[in-house]
Amino acid sequence: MFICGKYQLDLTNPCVMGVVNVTPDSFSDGGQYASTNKAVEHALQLVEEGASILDIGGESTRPGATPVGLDEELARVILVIEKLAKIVNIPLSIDTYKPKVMQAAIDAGISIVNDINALQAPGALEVVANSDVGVCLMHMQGSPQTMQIDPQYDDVVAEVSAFLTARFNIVMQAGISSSRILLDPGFGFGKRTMHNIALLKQLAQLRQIGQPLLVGLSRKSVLGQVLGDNKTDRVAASIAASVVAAINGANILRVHDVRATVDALKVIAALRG
Ligand code: PT1
Repeated sequence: MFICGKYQLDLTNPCVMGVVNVTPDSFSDGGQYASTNKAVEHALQLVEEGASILDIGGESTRPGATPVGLDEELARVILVIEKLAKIVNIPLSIDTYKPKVMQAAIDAGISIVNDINALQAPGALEVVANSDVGVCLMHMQGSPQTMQIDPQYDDVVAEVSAFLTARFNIVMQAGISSSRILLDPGFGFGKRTMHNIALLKQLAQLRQIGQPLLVGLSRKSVLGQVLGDNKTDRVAASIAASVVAAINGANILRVHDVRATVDALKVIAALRG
């Protein structure tokens, strides 16, 4: 059982975390109210499609994305969390590396902190330790602005595993029970195609740490590389990647295409059951 706030998730079979991006709509000038309602509507759609968790994010961390200031990030996500916490009965997660956003999101009703920086920012560990929420610790080499410039590893699987093990131990020593901790290799975060492929192929090695794994490969550029063109439709490749990840030991798949992924994972569950 993965324990996060008032929720307990049975991860015997892999499940889906749906991505809810809260970003201003550049085409309609509806302001904050419009983007909040659009995000809430999208979130409800993902619940209907079978998501087990909703991951709410106000700042893109894809390679080269422009950082968002603290006040802007808070303005984007907090109202969405408050609204959703009242109407859905699955855990909400906040995709942030900023301790102040973590605290405000916890106060607004989230159950999981999803941190691409693995609680390394000053104060982040304390915010989670002083709560009962779950946490996802992710590996990243560098920072989103520069991480894809020249990623280097001698042994990517060993290095990611060592980092996650070290962070897992530090987080446990801060008083956060292992039942609240997820680990994530961080696909696309300071990794070349060969590094992402090696991690996907050897995901089972990360399961040796003993914690549930969260994996995000949905629509990422590594799949564009594999497809060998710059076509933007990566849906089928994303489903394939999630299926491989689940077979190799992933417990939670962070995806945009929830219904298709849920269907694909049902086939895996049927083979096991
Ligand atoms: C992830 C993840 C995340 N990914 C967790 N949180 C993103 N725990 C945001 C590309 O190469 O994998 N795990 N939060 C999105 N990040 C990226 C990275 C998006 C790379 C796209 C790419 O295209």
